[in-house]
Amino acid sequence: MRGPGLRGVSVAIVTMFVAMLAAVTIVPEQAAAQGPEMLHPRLDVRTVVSGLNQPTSMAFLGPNDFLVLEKATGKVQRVVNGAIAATVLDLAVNSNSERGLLGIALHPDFPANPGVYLFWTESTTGADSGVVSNVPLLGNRVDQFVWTGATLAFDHNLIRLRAFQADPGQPLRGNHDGGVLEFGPDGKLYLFMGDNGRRGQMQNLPCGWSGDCAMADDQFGGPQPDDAHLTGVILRLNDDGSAPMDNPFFAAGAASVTGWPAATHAGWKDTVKHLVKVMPVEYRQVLAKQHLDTEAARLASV
Ligand SMILES: [Ca+2]
Repeated sequence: MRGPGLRGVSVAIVTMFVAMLAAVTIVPEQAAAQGPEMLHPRLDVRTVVSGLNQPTSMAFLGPNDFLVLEKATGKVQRVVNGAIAATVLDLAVNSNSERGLLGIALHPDFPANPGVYLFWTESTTGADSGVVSNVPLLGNRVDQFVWTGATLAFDHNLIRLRAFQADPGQPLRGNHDGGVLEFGPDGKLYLFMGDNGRRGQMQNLPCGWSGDCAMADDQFGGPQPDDAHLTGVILRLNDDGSAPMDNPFFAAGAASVTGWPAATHAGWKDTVKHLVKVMPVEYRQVLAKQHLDTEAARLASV
């Protein structure tokens, strides 16, 4: 969650986000009786907006003015002064399991640069779908849109990532998609991509998820990582989607950041500290398996 002029008011943002999550499941008049109990003396829970469908993340355009993503409708809703003011974009998403409209980030120079970035899972039908098979192989994608003041206009695609999962002997699946987008203080776009079913050596599992070295990790092979997957990783991109030249292993042809060795690079520390704090539990577990939790914890405490 980022926005102009809002640094230092993170408590208010957290309060609003907690309230927003509560609003989708609790009837307002019942909230006082059935709502969550707030234990922190400087936080409170109140309804900011209701009527949202599976909100996943949001970004502030200004005070009392923010965009909210809806996972299964593919809609970006603009909320102004506590009410849905407009649907500024409606994507055709595949929302099966953990897919859908998942992540948003404003360009760090917003609104001077009107770029808005979205992480979403594409449907093959041209309409919203919850059917697990209605997704392209590279159905997880990050696109840049342009904020016109009233709508989000498509600009260009930055990257397409694996979504279709058809592992041998298993039903089709649509999980482990990640979806978090954040700009770091270095101006680079950080993208969290789930393992998408490839739970092999990237998770420090020498023989993959099964423990049987003779068994492929997913329908594409494994447990060894490969360049086609780009799963179970944090990708660091320029704002146009190209690979920064100071990425680790750039000279070897890699365009990605796949682990915390990057954290030791001067200038990256604050970014990594923030990412550790926003990182979903699923990824913390991945780090632990990679024996990188000690480094992550050290950076978070600096
Ligand atoms: Ca839609």
